[in-house]
Amino acid sequence: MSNNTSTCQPRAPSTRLRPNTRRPCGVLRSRTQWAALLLFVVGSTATCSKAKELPAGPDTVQTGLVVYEHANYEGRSALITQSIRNLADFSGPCSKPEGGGDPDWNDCISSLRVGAGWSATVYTNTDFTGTSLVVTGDQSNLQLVKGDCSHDGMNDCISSIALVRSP
Ligand SMILES: [Ca+2]
Ligand SMILES: [Ca+2]
Repeated sequence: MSNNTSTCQPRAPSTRLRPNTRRPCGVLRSRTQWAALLLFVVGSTATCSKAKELPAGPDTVQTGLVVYEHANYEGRSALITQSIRNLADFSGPCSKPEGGGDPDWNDCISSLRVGAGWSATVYTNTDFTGTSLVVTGDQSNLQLVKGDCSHDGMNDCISSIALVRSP
């Protein structure tokens, strides 16, 4: 009655089936499952590395620093309390023009506020490299500070931040 034409239907032992040239269906199926599992793990790892979130900045900055998408503390904000080697790891408001990946905080910050007793060094490249700027107070417009970014000063080009608490 059943006319199952599945390729995984076990074949009756046959002298035409040469050993080691065809794998049993059970092995084939589990290999497929392993491949699917591997793809799932790789996919979720890639997703996790991008999906880190920063809390929105509070109205009054007491700890660390708060960064803003636009000048004059406008747009989306994020509270940063630890040094960040690569702002692209944190989902944010800035889309990448080359269409590479989800929006993040890389090359995005246009103003920032530093909590009392904290100091930040912002860098134009990841891993605390490139042009840097030490910030100990509020910066309402990073276009107006000294820098060589394509959007003026240090605007829309910060990629890493070293944060220290002053003793
Ligand atoms: Ca910006
Ligand atoms: Ca950059």
